[in-house]
Amino acid sequence: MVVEHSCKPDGSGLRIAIAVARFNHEVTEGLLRGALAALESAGTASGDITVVRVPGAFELPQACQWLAVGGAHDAVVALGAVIRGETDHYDYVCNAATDGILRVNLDTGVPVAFGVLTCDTDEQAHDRIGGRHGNKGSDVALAALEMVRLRRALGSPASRR
Ligand code: INI
Repeated sequence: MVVEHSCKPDGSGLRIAIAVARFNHEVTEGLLRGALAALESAGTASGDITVVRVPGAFELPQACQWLAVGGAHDAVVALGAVIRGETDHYDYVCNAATDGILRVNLDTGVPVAFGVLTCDTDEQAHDRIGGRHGNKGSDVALAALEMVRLRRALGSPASRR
């Protein structure tokens, strides 16, 4: 008999932190709106949601680490937007955000959802905050909830608060 765990993104009773970058704020505020709407629809109480702002995507991993080790949240959602410019700065910020957020996930065990858009153009970014590609902030917030539920279902250490 196969044992399968496929968890629903039920947000009731969960405490969620959202770290949002201010750089490209029109886009990141759109991601934040989507994340908050998704958490509310999934049953997370607004009083259980904390939003912290950081300068840019480069700062997201450190803020996520502080939130994850603080022990007050079941999951963290990282939101940012890196849009390609004329130099290779884009690649450094993308890589730092991606590698850093992955590291916080693996080092702490706390689910940290990756909601950093990496786009060539503003148009591509706007398409992903309620345009023709939906709202990625909503998608990643639901991914965070699902991972909290999966962590609990698997009995991962420190996941049963
Ligand atoms: N930060 C972003 O979030 N998106 C960008 O597109 C971006 N670009 O292109 O430079 C960006 N840079 C700032 C960076 O994240 C840091 O805040 C800054 O380097 C200070 O550490």
